Amino acid sequence: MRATVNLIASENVLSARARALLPSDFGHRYAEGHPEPGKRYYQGTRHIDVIEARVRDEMKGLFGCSQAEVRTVSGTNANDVVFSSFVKPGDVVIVNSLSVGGHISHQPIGGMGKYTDRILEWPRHANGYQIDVDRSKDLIAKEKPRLVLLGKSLIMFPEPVREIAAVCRDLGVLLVFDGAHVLGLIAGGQFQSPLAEGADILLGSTHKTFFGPQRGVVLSNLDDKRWKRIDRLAFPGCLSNHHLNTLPPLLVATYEMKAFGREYARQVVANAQEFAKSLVAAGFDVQLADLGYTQSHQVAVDVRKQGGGGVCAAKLEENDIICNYNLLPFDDKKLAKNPSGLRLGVQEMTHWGMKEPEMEEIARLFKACLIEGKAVREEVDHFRAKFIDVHYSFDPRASREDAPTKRVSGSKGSPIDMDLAGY
Ligand code: DSN
Repeated sequence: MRATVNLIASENVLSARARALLPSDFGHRYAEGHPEPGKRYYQGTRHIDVIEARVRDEMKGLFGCSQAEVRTVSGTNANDVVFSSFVKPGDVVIVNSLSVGGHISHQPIGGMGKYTDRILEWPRHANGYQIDVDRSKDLIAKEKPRLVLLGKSLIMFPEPVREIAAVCRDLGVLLVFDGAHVLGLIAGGQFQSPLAEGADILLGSTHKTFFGPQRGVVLSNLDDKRWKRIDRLAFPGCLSNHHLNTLPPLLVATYEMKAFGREYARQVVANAQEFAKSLVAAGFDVQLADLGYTQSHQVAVDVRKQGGGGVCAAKLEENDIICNYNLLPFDDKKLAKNPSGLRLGVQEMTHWGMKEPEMEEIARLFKACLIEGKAVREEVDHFRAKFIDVHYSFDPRASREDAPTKRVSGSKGSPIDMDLAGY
């Protein structure tokens, strides 16, 4: 973990406080149902009940919504809960395709394909990355889909939620935003706010730009009648027990997001923008130059001149820099193993405390490795070794792996002590 520069856009690290809670006794236990009295199907759950109810309430507060399903154990699991609640065989849905960055679970071969075979793709502008709003509105009016899905896994810019929501409202179409990648940026107020802009449901992963362990959430302002379907499809529809040991770290992460999310998200976006500019200066073809490259944690680079995404990702890995190769919108799907692109995310390195000068340095290492053909592993290791504390947490110095785990509930004055002491 500390020997590599990790630029996988879907990963992050826990703070020491959150991490120390991960292997607790809750990992041995079951707690089906809801935390309210009489709504559990197991005995002996009073401690996890307190924590689960608190996670749910804190999520509602953080995202300004009235409904939160926090039992889902991953983003894909959360997606499945919503798809299975609303999509029936023969229903039309509209999604982002795989080659423009749509998630696998939105595709005919993924979760969505279990419920309907009528999966259409959003019409796009010539650049391939952005949705063509006018043609999309026409498509919705013509096809009258059951559900439309915005948000994706290669996401540098906001999606046109407000514009699409207006036509969905008129036609009674459910608008879902998959915010798995950008959940922490939304919480930090540095990306669009899909629910405020008119989405019915916001889906998320808690471990990409959000500070938590690997889980999923469903957030909404739906009325109780429609929410009940989601509730029933979460349990017993799509899960029974829900990996209880990851709930206390998620509560810590939610407090961290409340306290530091704005500052963190601002630095993530600043870092991504600096990284993009530095890569361009180093000779790389960073996508979406005319829009300013990015407003998220991600940067997409066309590396065909350097041998392709698969070749470059392998060379970088040999040098302790880890990232994904990625299809770019103009790629043929057959290129899946060596597509044109690299998808680079700066959210984890930002969590470790890196700022703009470090982004310039990583771009220089990219140039040395991929353009000049130099071995940079020792340089990377030396550079990475300076970042040993997870920042944006209540007690950054306790982030070191050798820090005593008891400090989790031992520090004074933070809300975590009140809520988790003794568990
Ligand atoms: N496949 C993951 C990603 O890297 O985007 C999300 O599940």
